[in-house]
Amino acid sequence: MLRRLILGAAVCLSGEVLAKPPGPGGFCATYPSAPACIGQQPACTLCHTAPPQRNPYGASLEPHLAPGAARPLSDGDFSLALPSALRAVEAEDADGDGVSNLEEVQRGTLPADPSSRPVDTGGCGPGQNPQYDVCRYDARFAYRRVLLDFCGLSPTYAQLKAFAALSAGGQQALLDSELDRCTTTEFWRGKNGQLWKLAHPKIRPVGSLKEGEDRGAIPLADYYDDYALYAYAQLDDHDAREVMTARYFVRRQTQPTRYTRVESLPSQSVESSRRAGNLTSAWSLISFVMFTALPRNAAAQSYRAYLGLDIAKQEGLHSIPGEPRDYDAKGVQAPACAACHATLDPLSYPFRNYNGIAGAASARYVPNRLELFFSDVSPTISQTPEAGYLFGRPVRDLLEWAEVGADSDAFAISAVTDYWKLLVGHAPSAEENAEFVATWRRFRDTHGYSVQRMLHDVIRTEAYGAP
Ligand SMILES: [Ca+2]
Ligand SMILES: [Ca+2]
Repeated sequence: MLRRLILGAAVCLSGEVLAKPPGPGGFCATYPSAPACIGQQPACTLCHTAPPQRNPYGASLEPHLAPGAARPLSDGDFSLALPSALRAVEAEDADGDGVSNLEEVQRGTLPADPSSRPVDTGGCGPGQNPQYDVCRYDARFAYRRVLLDFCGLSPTYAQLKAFAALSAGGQQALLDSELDRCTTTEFWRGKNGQLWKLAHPKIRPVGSLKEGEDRGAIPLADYYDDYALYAYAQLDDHDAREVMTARYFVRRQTQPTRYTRVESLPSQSVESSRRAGNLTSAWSLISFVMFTALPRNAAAQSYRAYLGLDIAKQEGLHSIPGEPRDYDAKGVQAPACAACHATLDPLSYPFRNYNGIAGAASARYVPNRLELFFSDVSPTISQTPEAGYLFGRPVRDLLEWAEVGADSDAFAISAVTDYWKLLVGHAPSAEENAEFVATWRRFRDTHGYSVQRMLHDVIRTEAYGAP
């Protein structure tokens, strides 16, 4: 816990400042569905050999970056100029491998490396018909996987034989009905089942601090409430975004496991009008806010867990001009820190009134919290606003932060990436990108953020069903 607290104080880049910190973020804002941007950000080597030297792709961009403006460009001017420069060189072929920069970006190969170019796989390449690509799809392989992944069981010889005897349509129908059956099992939805495993890195449980069932030595909060809301949001055609936005709580009953929506729980203290799903659960406040005045760790953890962006890895940087203001006098204006804190600090302001560990005021929303409990931190601490920024967009409080986040592409990409890793076995690869993008877009646009419906798409992908 101590380590977490220290990490929460300041995120600074070690050594010299490398390529332009806004570069990867600006690239991904321009090409959000590029494989290099899915669940990650492009490496500096996309545009540089060894920063600041540029590779052929980076060099071709340079004359289009705010032509005529004095060099070096500020980070702000660079960010503004990058999207149009990227677009200006889309039709070019920087590495002369016969494939345009744009196609390389979209297909996940390197536009500055002639040995990296898209491989065509005959009529079965990505982008042909991602939802129903049957070139290499093997329904029997998918059947075996569905039973293992969702029910935790291998099919018997008799089951496999019966499956093989079905028509193609019959096989598809059985895959769908087995998926629906298996997601009602304890293996999928029960305590420490598959859904709970997906939630572990978001909740980051600490047994010794557990309150309630499986109580620890220093019980501070019951994070099984967090698992319950997460699981509820994933199940039964519920809206997955509510893990970030719910004003309600979820009660878990056992034998068999059932999750039921409730308006209050004795283990939770934030009032309904201040709740933002698991971002404001008792455990999140106890564990990620702890004793800090400005809850940077809570903001960074929410950004990482639900939007898939890790500021410590320079992901999701959207520098706000004039930030960081350093209201709590942590020294975050030092050049090596400011690159991250120009994003992180405004991301954290909306958490300013959510209290961590403080006796009877623990895990509550406390208006004027900084003025009441943290006035000795610095002379300017009370100037910390509650309004902040997410993705460079102003948000008035944490409720709006959560809504903007839940409605973003980053949320849909991150949610589907979780399942892709669990079911396909790895983060979406360049070859899988077309299927992956089709899947998260349908999750958002067609399925109303229903995980259950999205899973039916995943088991139809070649990424899942091709041996
Ligand atoms: Ca090329
Ligand atoms: Ca290339």
